[in-house]
Amino acid sequence: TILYEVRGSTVWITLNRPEKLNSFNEAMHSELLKALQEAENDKAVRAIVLTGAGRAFSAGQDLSEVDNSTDYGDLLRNRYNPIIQKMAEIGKPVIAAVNGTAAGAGFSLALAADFRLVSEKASFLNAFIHIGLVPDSGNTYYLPRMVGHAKALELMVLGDKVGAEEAGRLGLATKVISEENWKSEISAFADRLASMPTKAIALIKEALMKSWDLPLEGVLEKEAHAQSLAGLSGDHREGVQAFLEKRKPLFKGD
Ligand code: LHQ
Repeated sequence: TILYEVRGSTVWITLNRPEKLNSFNEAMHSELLKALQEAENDKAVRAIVLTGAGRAFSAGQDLSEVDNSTDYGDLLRNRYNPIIQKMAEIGKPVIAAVNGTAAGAGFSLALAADFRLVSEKASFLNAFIHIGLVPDSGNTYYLPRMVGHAKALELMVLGDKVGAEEAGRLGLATKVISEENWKSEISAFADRLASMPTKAIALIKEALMKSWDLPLEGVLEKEAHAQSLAGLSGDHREGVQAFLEKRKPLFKGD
């Protein structure tokens, strides 16, 4: 249900149940978590692309897999939440290449990535309300932080589809990409991130996440701590060296 392909210093993780619009069954949950763990542990991998096979990114939970004997809370705790948590913790940039519809928990998954490159054919749909459910898998955490409280509530309650162009305007999309340039632009973006100072990116992800829960004093201390670590990295030394020698830096992610 998941394809895992290493290309240079990037890995492409593809949700691969196209006939079911890459909706999540149990196998896909466990294979996606495993793939993310593998990408996290592989030192050669410095950027992660997450995309969908076929015409959808993901339609969220496979609704044919659940019934009233399913405890939805436990399903989230056991299967979705560890994935969302892992994406936040992973010390490498995660790029959602949103190739088509991202609905329900599929929308949440895209929100949990660090960047969203969005096909002009793609759309986002907070589908939960249409089946009498509430947004989950981090949707109520990330969405208001990206689009503001009022817009988030609107999208959650009304459940209207957000097209690629509107996603761009709302700040949900890092970039909207045309069909013809899809693969090449995603690759170029992933390669660019993979050639950057990986440790600094990891520290930025961590600091930004923590900043929501801390007063200024705490944030300043977190920044100081992160900068101590960044200051010890090989990539920092290389960056300064390259600047002084007036050449382009060659970052290694160390
Ligand atoms: C599907 C699905 C799907 C199964 C399309 N399941 N087959 C957490 C905790 C516990 C429980 C509940 O869930 C959650 C998290 C969640 O994600 S809840 C929200 C679940 N997702 C949805 O409610 C979205 C349902 N899907 C749709 O609204 C539409 O399919 C969208 C808008 C995504 C796409 O519409 P279309 O492009 O018109 O495609 P389609 O509806 O014709 O779907 C194509 C096929 O995929 C179709 O099967 P078929 O055999 O008729 O070709 C659908 O039944 C199947 N499919 N989503 N979530």
